[in-house]
Amino acid sequence: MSKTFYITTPIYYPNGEPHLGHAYTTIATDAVARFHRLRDEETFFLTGTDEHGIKIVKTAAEKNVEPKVLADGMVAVFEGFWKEIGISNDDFIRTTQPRHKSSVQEIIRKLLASDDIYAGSYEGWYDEGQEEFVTETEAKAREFKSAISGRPLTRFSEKSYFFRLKKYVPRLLEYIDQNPDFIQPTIRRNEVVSKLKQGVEDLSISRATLKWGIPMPNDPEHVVYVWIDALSNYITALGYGSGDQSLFDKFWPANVHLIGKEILWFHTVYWPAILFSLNLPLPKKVFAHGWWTSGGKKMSKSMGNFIDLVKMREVIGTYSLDALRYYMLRAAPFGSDLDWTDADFLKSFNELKNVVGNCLNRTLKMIDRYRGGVLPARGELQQIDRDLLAQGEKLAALIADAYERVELQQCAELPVQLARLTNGYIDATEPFKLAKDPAQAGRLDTVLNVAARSIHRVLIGLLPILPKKGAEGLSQLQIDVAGKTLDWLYANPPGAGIKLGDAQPLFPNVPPAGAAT
Ligand code: ME8
Repeated sequence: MSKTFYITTPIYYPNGEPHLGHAYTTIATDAVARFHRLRDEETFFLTGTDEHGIKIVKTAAEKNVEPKVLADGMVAVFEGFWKEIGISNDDFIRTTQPRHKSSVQEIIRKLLASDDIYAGSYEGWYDEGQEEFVTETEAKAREFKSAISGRPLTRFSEKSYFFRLKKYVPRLLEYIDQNPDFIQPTIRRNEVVSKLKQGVEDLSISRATLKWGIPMPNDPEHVVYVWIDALSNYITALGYGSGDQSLFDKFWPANVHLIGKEILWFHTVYWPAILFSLNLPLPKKVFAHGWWTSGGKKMSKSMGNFIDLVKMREVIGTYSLDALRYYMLRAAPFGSDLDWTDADFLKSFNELKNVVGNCLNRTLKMIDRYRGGVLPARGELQQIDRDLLAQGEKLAALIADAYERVELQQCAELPVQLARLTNGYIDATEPFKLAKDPAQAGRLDTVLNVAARSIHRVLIGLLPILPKKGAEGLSQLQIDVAGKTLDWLYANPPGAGIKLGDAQPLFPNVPPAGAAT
């Protein structure tokens, strides 16, 4: 193991329970992290919670509890759910942890030492749902309402410390220009560039009227603006600014910050400027995915239009966790918006069941029926065999390229396409007819062997997205995936003469009337 890979999710506000949107980013990140672990890269996957700011204070007040009590309760739900669905994060950072707070103060000290912070006063509009300052022009254009939630903006005026954001804009524009992969997808990159070119003000980075936050080290009457506090998590979790920076030295810069598109500006403007000021390298990629929408609006806690925990658990209980993972990543090109529909979910579930599950099942059943469950050796290959094997050979590289580009829909679809081809191969070679003719025994051996070889590759390709079902399927082929790398798995298909396992359906039988939600 030499290469390292560091990937993060946003840290979520614990002002409500996790919903489909949070699960989407977290599952997508999990799939990418699993892929890199399977490639034997030393992988660090970080997620966590963003616990300061006005939003948490307000929700806590509504519930008549202290902000920390609200956060503690909700964090347990987030962490518990990630465990329940087998998320493979290596750390979970809470911004209320002492390790984070002291590192954030250290970061502010460094910004002060570089003379990038000055005292002033802020007067203007604020979107409390997004914890975002809104300029007069933007506020007017949006009729003084939040672009995301539609709720009225608030106005405030108070003393504040400012970060010299404007100063870093030329350097940032140059960086974006020279690193075309830094902001993805390209449409988002273009949005950021055009907004940057319209001009940017210095950033207010402290709040004097808010007490729930990390005190500014130079002026404890102010707390650090929640986004500066939150963005820092990506390095504070690695021990930056603490006594032990070994994780930071190993993993920074991050390979990918995976986020939703509404928080792109924070990640591609504020965060890089802070990193410039700290003299640190920028993350290699910020990938902003689309929104799960409902009736055309972003599904969110504040909108109350979301697929919640109860619904997700119902779907998992009926169709399996991996069916949910597959649906999410398969539903749209990664980066585009998506709309949950039961019909779409069922279509994707049936694709898994009928294409992948059935391909494995029929292959194993034929080997059992015609060869007593023992995988036969293949003989001379015909063109149709060579074609299928060639598609299988290409799969690993195509998938690796798709993960590199974070094209997660492709990552999900590519192996399933091979399963579809394998089913077509079985239909075309007609092993059930070959089995009736003793003169065709050698040909039948070859067909069974090639089909088994092909479904083996399908299941390996699906492992990051279907960790459980992929492993179950491979174990029916007598492959134990524990501790194996992708290279090993691809290079070690079940050998001829091996007694394969019993054919067990990979996916549950759900009555056709079963609704997804
Ligand atoms: O923004 N569709 O936290 P948050 C897709 N604390 N993804 C969605 C989604 C939807 N409808 N709704 C939420 C914050 N998400 C800040 C982040 S990071 C330093 C601080 C996902 O709880 C998506 O990843 O509002 C989005 O960016 C994130 O949850 C926002 O979570």
